[in-house]
Amino acid sequence: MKIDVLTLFPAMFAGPLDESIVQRARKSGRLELNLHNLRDYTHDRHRTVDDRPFGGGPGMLLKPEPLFEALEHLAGESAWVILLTPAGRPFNQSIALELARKEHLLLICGSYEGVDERVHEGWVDEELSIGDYVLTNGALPAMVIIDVVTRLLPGVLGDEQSAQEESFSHGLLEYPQYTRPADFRGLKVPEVLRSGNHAQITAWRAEQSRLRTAHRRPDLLDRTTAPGLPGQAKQNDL
Ligand code: 4G3
Repeated sequence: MKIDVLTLFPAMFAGPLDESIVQRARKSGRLELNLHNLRDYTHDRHRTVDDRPFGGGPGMLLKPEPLFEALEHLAGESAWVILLTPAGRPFNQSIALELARKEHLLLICGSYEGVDERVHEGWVDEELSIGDYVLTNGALPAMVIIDVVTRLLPGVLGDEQSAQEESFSHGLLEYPQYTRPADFRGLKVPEVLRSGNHAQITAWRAEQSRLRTAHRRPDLLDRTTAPGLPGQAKQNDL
């Protein structure tokens, strides 16, 4: 997969994407990640990327010309163009699975108070939000999406099953897990996990997932509000 990122702060991306699984995916060629500075698509002496909103009000907007030029240069025929904004569709594991099937993503990191609406209309395929809070810019949301999608690419995780079997793949929270020692300062591992009875272990884990989800995230058990598994319509969508 190719991911192009359009940002005013390319230096923010050094670190998170140069470590661990994302770095391995890049080195193995499974992920091609390219960072682009929006200021490189300006032509004036001050490399201006923002301007005041028509109609007044506080703050600045990203102006359309540098964004259009950058998108004309980078998007080609293939790119699925995503704008990171607090007003976007709430990102989740199900959306990540859909994105992982695309050939080419182009992430636009919004900044300031937003982006001129003509960019949304002309270029953006999808607006996403990583949660109900406002950040100084869209770089952190872009990194979150890159991280979540990269580990779903074929061949990226060492153990292919671990991406499939983990939390959220079933739409439930993960069950409690333990490693050695069986007794740590008097805190004991549940007997069933040491029993060797795999049918019982599977049943115990399913029950723990269900209980934990009911306590912590009842919204995930509600068919009308849960994000749903990939390709599955919510009751409200029907
Ligand atoms: C306002 C995304 C702010 C409008 C971006 C971009 C949070 C998220 C911004 C806009 C952001 C999020 C930049 N803050 N919750 N800040 O995903 O288009």
